[in-house]
Amino acid sequence: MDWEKIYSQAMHWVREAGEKIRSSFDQTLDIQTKSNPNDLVTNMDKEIEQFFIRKIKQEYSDHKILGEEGFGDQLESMQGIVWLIDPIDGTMNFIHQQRNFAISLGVYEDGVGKVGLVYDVVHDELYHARRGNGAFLNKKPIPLLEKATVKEAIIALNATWVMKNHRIDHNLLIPLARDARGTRSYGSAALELIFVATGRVDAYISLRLAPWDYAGGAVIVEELGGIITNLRGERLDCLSQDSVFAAKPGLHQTILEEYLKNGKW
Ligand code: 2AM
Ligand code: CA
Repeated sequence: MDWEKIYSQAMHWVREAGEKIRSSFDQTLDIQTKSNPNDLVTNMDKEIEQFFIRKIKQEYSDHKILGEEGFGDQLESMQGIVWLIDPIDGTMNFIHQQRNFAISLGVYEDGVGKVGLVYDVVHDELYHARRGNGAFLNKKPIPLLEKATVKEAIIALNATWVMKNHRIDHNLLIPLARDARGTRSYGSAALELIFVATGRVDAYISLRLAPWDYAGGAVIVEELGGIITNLRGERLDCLSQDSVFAAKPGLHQTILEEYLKNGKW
């Protein structure tokens, strides 16, 4: 498999898709809801996913595609080469703010992430990694992550998880939020994983993400020495929704052992 070719084509397509999104800003969006009134989708989410599927199928008819908007394949396993695509991660931000969203794309082989791309469309910042070849912001190499302590850490964490909710006991994450230097919430899992990868935050926690939300960012985080698992410390399988916990090396283990081990995640 020519991974260098896949990597450069993926980057080319992501930039092309970003250009389409930027030029859509002065057009009226068609906004619909999915599973609930806050679960939003626009015509751009759908168009961009279909754009990727056309490009990938034309070039690689045997590759499988898992996309948020459902135009790809139904996956039962991660065998072979699978492209995991979120055409717009942070759709609510896209609609309300026209910023703080990203295109996320991961290419996996037999369940192992080989290529990861997260494109911050508005800033024209493409974060990319090919496993074993380093990670970059546009053309600039991103340095490896260093260790951090909880008391000096900024943790990306949505307020949803520290107020009463139907998924977890909301008291569980309060000690971590209290002991950390600060918490932040950006509304795009792909960007939040990039913030871990670049050291802008030290850890990121979400109680529920889909594979397309984290597949691209995970490759970049791992390439820089960060750790990404679910909140039980297990490897993510890219086939199901799961909790996600990404952090700097060392900090990941400390938080797992000292703050997460008693939770039912
Ligand atoms: P999206 O914008 O692509 O839907 C918001 O905190 C982050 O969580 C975004 O990355 C968002 O992705 C994702 N997200 C929101 N609702 C979700 C759900 N029901 N399942 C999985 N991921 C979700
Ligand atoms: Ca999306």
